[in-house]
Amino acid sequence: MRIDIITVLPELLESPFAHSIMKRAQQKGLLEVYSHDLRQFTTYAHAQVDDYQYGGGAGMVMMPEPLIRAIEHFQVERTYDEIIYMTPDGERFEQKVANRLSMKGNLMIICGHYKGIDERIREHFVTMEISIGDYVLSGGELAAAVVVDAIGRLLPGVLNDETSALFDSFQDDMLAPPVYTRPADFRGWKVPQELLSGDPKIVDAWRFEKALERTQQRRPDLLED
Ligand code: 6GU
Repeated sequence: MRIDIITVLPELLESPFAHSIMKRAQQKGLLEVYSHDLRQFTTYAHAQVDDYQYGGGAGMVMMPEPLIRAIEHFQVERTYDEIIYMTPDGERFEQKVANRLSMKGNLMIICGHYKGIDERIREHFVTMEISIGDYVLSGGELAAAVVVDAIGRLLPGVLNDETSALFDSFQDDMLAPPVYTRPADFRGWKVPQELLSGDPKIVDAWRFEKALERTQQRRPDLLED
């Protein structure tokens, strides 16, 4: 999978993918992520990419031309399965959306700033709008990093047995069960006997029961349908 991110802050998106699982995904050639500086695509003086909004009011709006020039520049090289705009008024990003996006080939992600981007870009170029939750960030970059991470770890071959996504929270509309490691007795707090039984049936049954219990307590909404 290839992901091109268009942003006014490309430096902000260097580190999130340079470590751990995202780093390995790229080293294995399973994921390519590039951050592109929107200012390289403007024809306005002083690398301007935003302007006052029509109708008045506080806050700048990202102008259509630099965005179009960036989008069309990358579209010459490849077709994109989705052109995603990161915005708090987009579709809520959930595991199901990550699963669906992880099956695509090329994604473009546009990070909004200030009051957002000119509506005409959303109407005519953007194919998908994503929000990562009901709170406002100062820009789409951190949200884009969240989306890329959630998608990247799902790509076939990225995770191994030890990091498998099979038992992730949300993967079966349930939270994950509790986990334990050595020592079996820590300050008198013991690891549940079922996990030490060596019997996969007993272990699975215990995990299912605890996952269900935790989901009922913390996220009953997940069990509704
Ligand atoms: Cl995608 N962008 C911004 N600026 N704020 C957000 C968001 C995105 N998702 C939640 N809050």
